[in-house]
Amino acid sequence: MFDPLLEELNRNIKGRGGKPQPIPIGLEKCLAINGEGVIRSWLWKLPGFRRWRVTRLDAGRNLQVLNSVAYPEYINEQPLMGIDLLWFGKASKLVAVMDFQPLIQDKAYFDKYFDGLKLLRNRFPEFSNQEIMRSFDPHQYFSPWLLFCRGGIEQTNGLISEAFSAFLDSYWSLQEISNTSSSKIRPGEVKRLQIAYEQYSSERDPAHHLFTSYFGKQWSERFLQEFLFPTSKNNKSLPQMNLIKSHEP
Ligand code: BLA
Repeated sequence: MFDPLLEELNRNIKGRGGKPQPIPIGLEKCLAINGEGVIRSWLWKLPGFRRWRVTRLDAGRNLQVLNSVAYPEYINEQPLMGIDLLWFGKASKLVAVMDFQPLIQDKAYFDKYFDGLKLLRNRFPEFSNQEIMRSFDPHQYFSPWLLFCRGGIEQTNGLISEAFSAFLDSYWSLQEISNTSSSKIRPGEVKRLQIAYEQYSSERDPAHHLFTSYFGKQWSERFLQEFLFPTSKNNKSLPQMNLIKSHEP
């Protein structure tokens, strides 16, 4: 169901100079224990971004997922990009979240980077319902203008791919802002905040149980620690930590 969006995303990344990066062995693809699903991931590095990860989980009519996070270079304070699209077929339930994930909750920062997302909020009221977050705190690493829809597919009016394309375009245009004005947040602080984002996400992410049920405990723990959240604290994968340190500006 999300394949056209996945292709659009990977095509966009490649078109902007994305170079595929190695994924720890065994994590790039995994078949579900019951044979009824497959998870695949891609990792990119591209100008302006130190890491851009993409994950697609296809479990047929039971579950469809497209998840992606973009981490700008530490010299760039612009928000991270977060996408989490889920379709639970049996319950006919959609959870669609797309946000410019702010490093800080600050008016000047919002004024600088969020005009585009504010426009999308008005253009796509289907994704503007004030959803209640159960796991996350909406005031930490989420923006007040996030596109969020939880409910039946009919609630999106078939606009998910249109909203997705517009969201991506709008996120790319942040690079123009970043190129023309300097960061107010120092690189060391951007690094600290990006790592805190991962820590926060790894602690709150409601996906742990879902991964374990599809792919088993051992694989899921590796996937979370080595691929989704490599800088988070319970991380046991030292080589990844060293890799990140060596990119320090
Ligand atoms: C919710 N995301 C969820 C849920 C699951 C996942 C199972 C709960 C569904 C529900 O609320 O009914 C699944 N999360 C995943 C998967 C991955 C993952 C499969 O990270 C990894 C492959 N989540 C993100 C990103 C954003 C995000 C980048 O990973 C930002 C846009 C948001 N997901 C997000 C939000 C919710 C959610 C806001 C609702 C959670 C809540 O109610 O607090």
